[in-house]
Amino acid sequence: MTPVSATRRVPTYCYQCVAGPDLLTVKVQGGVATEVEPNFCAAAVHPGGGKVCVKAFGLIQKTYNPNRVLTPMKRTNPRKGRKEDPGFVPISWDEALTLIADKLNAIRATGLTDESGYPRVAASFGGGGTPQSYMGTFPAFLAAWGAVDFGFGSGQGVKCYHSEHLYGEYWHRAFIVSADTPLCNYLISCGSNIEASGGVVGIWRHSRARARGMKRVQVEPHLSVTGACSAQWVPLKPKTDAAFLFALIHVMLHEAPRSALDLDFLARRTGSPYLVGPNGCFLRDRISRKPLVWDEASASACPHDTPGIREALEGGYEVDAIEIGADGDVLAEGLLLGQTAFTRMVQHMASYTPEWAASVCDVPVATIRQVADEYLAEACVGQTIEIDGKTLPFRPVAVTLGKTVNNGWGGYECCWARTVLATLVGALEVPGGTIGTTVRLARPMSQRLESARPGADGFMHFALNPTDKEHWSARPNIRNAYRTLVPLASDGPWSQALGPTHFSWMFLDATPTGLPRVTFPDLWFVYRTNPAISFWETGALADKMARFPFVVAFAYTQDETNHFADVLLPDAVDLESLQLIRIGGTKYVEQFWDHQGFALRQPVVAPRGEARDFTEVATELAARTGLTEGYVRAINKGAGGVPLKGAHADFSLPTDRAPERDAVWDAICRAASSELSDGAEQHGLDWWKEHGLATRPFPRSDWYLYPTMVERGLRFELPYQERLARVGIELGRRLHENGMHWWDEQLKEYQALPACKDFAAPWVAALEKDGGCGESHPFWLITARSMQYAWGGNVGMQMIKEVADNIAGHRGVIMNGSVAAELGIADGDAIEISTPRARITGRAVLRQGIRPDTLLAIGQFGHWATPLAKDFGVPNMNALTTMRMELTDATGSGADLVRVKLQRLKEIA
Ligand SMILES: Nc1nc2c(c(=O)[nH]1)N[C@H]1C(S)=C(S)[C@@H](COP(=O)(O)OP(=O)(O)OC[C@H]3O[C@@H](n4cnc5c(=O)[nH]c(N)nc54)[C@H](O)[C@@H]3O)O[C@H]1N2
Ligand SMILES: Nc1nc2c(c(=O)[nH]1)N[C@H]1C(S)=C(S)[C@@H](COP(=O)(O)OP(=O)(O)OC[C@H]3O[C@@H](n4cnc5c(=O)[nH]c(N)nc54)[C@H](O)[C@@H]3O)O[C@H]1N2
Ligand code: SF4
Ligand SMILES: [Mo]
Repeated sequence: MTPVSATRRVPTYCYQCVAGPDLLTVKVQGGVATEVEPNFCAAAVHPGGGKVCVKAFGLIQKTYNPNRVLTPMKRTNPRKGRKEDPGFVPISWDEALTLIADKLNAIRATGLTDESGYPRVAASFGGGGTPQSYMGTFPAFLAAWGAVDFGFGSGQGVKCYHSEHLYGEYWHRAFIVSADTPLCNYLISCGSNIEASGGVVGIWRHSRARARGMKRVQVEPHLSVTGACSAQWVPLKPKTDAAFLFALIHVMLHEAPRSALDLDFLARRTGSPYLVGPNGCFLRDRISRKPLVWDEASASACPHDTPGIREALEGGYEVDAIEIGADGDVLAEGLLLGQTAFTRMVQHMASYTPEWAASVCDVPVATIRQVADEYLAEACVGQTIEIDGKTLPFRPVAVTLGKTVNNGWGGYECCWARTVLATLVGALEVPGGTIGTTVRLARPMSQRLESARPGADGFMHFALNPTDKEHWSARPNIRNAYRTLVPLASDGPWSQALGPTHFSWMFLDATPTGLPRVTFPDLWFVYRTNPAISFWETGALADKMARFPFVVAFAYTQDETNHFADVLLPDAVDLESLQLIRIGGTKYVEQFWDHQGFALRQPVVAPRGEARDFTEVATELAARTGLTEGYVRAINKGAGGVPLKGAHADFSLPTDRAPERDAVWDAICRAASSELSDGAEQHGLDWWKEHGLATRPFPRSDWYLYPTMVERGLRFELPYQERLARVGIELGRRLHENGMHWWDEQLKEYQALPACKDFAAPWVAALEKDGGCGESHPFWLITARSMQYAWGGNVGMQMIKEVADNIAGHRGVIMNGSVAAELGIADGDAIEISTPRARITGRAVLRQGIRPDTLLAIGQFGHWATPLAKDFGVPNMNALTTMRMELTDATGSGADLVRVKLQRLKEIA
């Protein structure tokens, strides 16, 4: 037995937010976790020097939080409602698992899907896929189960980085887009609050880059911590970033000399030279049907992939061709006038002058020109750099987009403009430029370079959900209908959570024409997510949750979502449970490593109370539902993170019996070791417990997609979105053939060259629908990250609260000091913020660093059940936002934005 006084240091990982995983060591004294420390053994391989951020320092308190749920519980009050006390009473694990298994077995007996064709079991996991690094082998149980609806959202995706996820991955395998920070010299950051959201690695990389001289221009309505330590702050009006970015493109195309652009990159590595016909589609070779370009060498039209050609970047040419549109329709044939896609773009951008943009986004004309000129000057067009012995283009300029720029109306246009800005100077996927982190939709999953497979027309393959008559999905597989409505969401394991996940909630009471009636799931699993706080229109959402027939919540403390649960299961938390995950390579937010491998999260201390390791719960549920064989088979196939049968060895578990937790992870550890060492090593669980991690080198040249594109003879599908425009027409036809006209506004987003519109208008229109108007409700309410909080995941930690309260803005709603003075509001005064439908109250925090027309509510608070947090008195904008079709863009996302009225209160009632 370990003596009580013994001190140990136990290596583990933190993945509390999407900017991880990061590595730490926990000091354990006498069986009690007492301190979180950096993992200096990982310093040489971890891009954050083996350090963790403040949130990880909260893990000790998280473990010993007196408010934890430490036994299984069941509801005794059959009435569910916010005002109803659930009457949770402790029960044994056996009783809890019997309750759940009985439900599951009854569902299995009736059929996995219901009368509408939707899965009877639903499961929601929160924050950007991080729960997967805590739920052990639960995915294997779900795989063994069969159809599950993962599409009841909580805000991730649709109010997150949605357009970037879909378009970024489509264009350059960038589920998340990042600057190549270690080499970048000039960064335009539109609302990317990296100093709060980038995690320990992002912040470390940016601090070094700034010390080195990288100029960061922060474009956003309020001066975030990121703005505060940037070289320049550009306070633009909310939801007008597209205008700013379009004007930058205008300057580069219409004011700068062509020689400032990377003409070679544009001509050879993008679709810019493709000839566009009179109907807006590519002109194609009549026989091969390949898009044509004009070859300056032979002065003739040739298929884009003809060896030895010199593509004309600009101009119009009369060529013998065929123009093919949606559903394969022949639009024109014969001698046709084709203009290059680049020329089309130049014409398209002519009207988006800085003068025009200034009137939209409220950024001075001179600032727009200054930023455009600096970007061009810093782009180093023509320069190269040696990486891993390869000569690559060096383009140290990038544009990043933050959360609200990235989703909802305008998201497409901003993502397009950002990516076009990169292509203009050849800064896409090259050292110093704008690069992607990982893939989540393309296959093979998480293998970015490998996933860049040749597709149609010389571009990368991307498995869009089909829109042709034969294959379009008229009957959705899950309630949010992503396969029916969103071709770009694709159909991989992550796609359900990247569909319009608010529709699952919205359609419960009113399913639009053409879709099978949206039903309540018979059983809903919830883990590490709190939609009753994190999503939009949280009041109405909670009311719907109250109508779910059977909710099983894995619970840390009581919270606003598990308030509606029927059974609470206490899971062993971060420092109490076991799992091996992949680390390294490239991953969001700025996790770019020179190494890759695995890290173990291990029980640093014994679970408190009756908390149980997720793997044990999964194994038990599989046994009680007769699914052990399928469950173990799923683990063998890799549902635990590593396939057990690898190229060098087979550690597969026998499928005829329920495995012990440690046996599962021992096998996974051995398979990981073997994979990592090409069969040379087979370290088991004990080795990993001692060492915590193992890695091997990851070539830096693999941070960039450009070499793969060259190698495979591929072009980036920019600037002209011919394929998407065709897909949009096809989608419209399919919907209309089925009497569905409610998606027509969204269909307009499918444009080959996007137009810049008033993207804030739908939010004003929504307000008007509710009886308000722009004048009566003059403020935009927006939100921002807090470095100290991981969403609402760690609001229950007193130490985190203490740290955060020292950072401006955490005690209330930030507003402009001069406006406050006009309204007679002093710092700390009670205020009410309202829409015609709802109100929130809080304290005013006065700052100069915010636009007069903008209010900002940091984070997601407004808790009413979570212990400690429910006493913060800090409001949440989510109580004021609404869920609506009109606020949903074509990719199925919306934005954290709402138009409000503000008034002073005598006191908070
Ligand atoms: N106002 C506002 N709302 C937002 C955003 C915003 O910026 N502002 N951002 C949006 C975005 S981008 C996202 S991705 C979503 C994220 O929103 P969600 O995915 O819903 O995440 P959280 O609110 O962090 O919910 C985490 C829940 O898990 C519980 N929990 C924490 N640790 C454990 C544990 O160890 N075990 C168990 N069983 N439970 C645990 C916590 O108590 C909490 O209730 O929020 C969205 N909502
Ligand atoms: N510490 C911490 N880190 C996190 C998370 C966390 O909860 N905590 N969550 C992770 C997740 S899931 C996500 S999605 C990311 C989010 O990462 P970011 O997008 O970097 O985070 P936010 O601070 O929410 O972004 C809001 C910023 O955009 C600005 N903004 C609001 N509206 C507009 C607009 O219309 N235009 C412009 N230009 N700016 C605008 C705000 O002023 C604010 O500075 O963070 C990730 N990292
Ligand atoms: S950045 Fe995120 S994952 Fe990394 S230590 Fe902080 S909370 Fe943990
Ligand atoms: Mo997010």
